[in-house]
Amino acid sequence: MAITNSYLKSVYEDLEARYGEQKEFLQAVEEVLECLQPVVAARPELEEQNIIARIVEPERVITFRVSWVDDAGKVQVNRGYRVQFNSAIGPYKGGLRFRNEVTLGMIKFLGFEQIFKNALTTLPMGGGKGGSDFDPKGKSDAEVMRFCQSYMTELYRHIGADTDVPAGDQGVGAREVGYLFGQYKRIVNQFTGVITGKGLSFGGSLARTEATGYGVCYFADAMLRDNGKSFEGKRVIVSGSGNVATYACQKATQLGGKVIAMSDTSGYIVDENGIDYKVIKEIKEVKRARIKEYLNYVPTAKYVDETGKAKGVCSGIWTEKADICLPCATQNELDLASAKAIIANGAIGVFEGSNMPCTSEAIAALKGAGLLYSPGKASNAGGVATSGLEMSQNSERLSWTFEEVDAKLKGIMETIYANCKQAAETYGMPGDIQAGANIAGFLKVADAMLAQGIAY
Ligand code: NDP
Ligand code: 2IT
Repeated sequence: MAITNSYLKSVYEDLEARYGEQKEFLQAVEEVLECLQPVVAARPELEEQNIIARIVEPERVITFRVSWVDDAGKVQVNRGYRVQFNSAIGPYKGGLRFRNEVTLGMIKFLGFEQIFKNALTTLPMGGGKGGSDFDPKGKSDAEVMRFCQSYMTELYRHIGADTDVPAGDQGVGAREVGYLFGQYKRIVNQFTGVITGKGLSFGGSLARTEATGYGVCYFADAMLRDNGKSFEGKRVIVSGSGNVATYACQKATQLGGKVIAMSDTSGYIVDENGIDYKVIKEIKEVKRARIKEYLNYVPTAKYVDETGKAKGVCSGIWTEKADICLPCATQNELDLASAKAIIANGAIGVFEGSNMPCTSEAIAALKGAGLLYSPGKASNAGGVATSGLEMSQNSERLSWTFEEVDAKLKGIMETIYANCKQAAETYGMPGDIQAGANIAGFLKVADAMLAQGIAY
């Protein structure tokens, strides 16, 4: 698909001229605008009020210096970001990514996706994202704490429970969220639900840790069933081995699938007997080690080293034979060659757990070959949806049971699938869940922007 609508084309070209170096951001915008063509054609007020040019520009971008002292006493400097993209339907909401490759363009892509994802959850949350080019990998707990305290010492003035509510993303898990929350509370002298993914003893929600991975599988299950298929007896590949991947592995297994491969930035493992998520959790969450260590627990498993490959192209995992693929690592981790391998292996579907894991060429190939395909903004929305549930619990100063939260999460994922399907049908693209997700998410935000006038 290409952007042929003249209004959308002019907005995109203007963006390209202005932000040419922000490749991931442009990729995310192009994908959304392509899908919005029938909507813009049917709703002239969108162009009259210049909604598209407004929605691709963040309401506010904050960049700041983060200085901290390492264990050797040396002063280190990183760059911090928070992009407050869109608050039309609720306070800015979205995670923080701590990874050395982070740039403003990466945070803008993630923030832009978050607008539509959050709208799809059915909960009142606007879109935002933040992070830093600081990588917790290889740092001591004390270094991570000092970095988080310094980062929050600047960020705190821009956020708040009704203003902007960060959470985790790559490199930001329970440890980092704890340090960030502690510093916020200390500065403002208030205990509020300013960040989600908190520990259970200080306002966190049960099932938030599991939510993104579980949600991916609930979404995939709904889409598979709607197409007369299921996880039962299927071979599953889950890329990555972090928060999303670990719990996608657990839920896919519970639903009757067999997870045969998982990965990290060093390589991937294959276990024909099915990977036990508890082993991954132990290696990654407790030991903070490499996935290769899986062989110490299961000597019959295979390990394929990918350290020699260019950064970000650990894609060998997609050549393994599987029926269901759940990319849960990072953006652009599944390219055209990977898509071709997946198709040649006879897979039935690719359901995205990470944000924008498939390149646009890969998406076109997968859809062209008739595979089921769901975009991250729909199938990974369970994480932020459960963050929304954490905010509700914080507001009413109550905590719900695991079963209550899990049941709400499952219901939300099924509703997202139904809404995406419905939107795709309404705009003449039946079965195209990618188009449906972009359209349904966009319409909710656009209608709120239209109603609120041209204040920003
Ligand atoms: P984590 O930092 O917990 O885990 C990321 C995992 O992916 C790590 O195992 C990492 O390996 C691996 N990885 C990263 N890049 C590559 C690569 N090129 N090839 C192979 N493996 C790779 O992050 P999350 O699990 O939280 O996030 C994963 C994805 O899901 C991201 O795209 C994130 O934006 C998205 N997401 C996260 C949500 C959440 O609630 N956490 C919600 C919705 C989406 P290594 O251990 O070597 O670093
Ligand atoms: O990409 C995402 O949706 C997240 N990292 C989770 C955001 C959140 O606010 O829970």
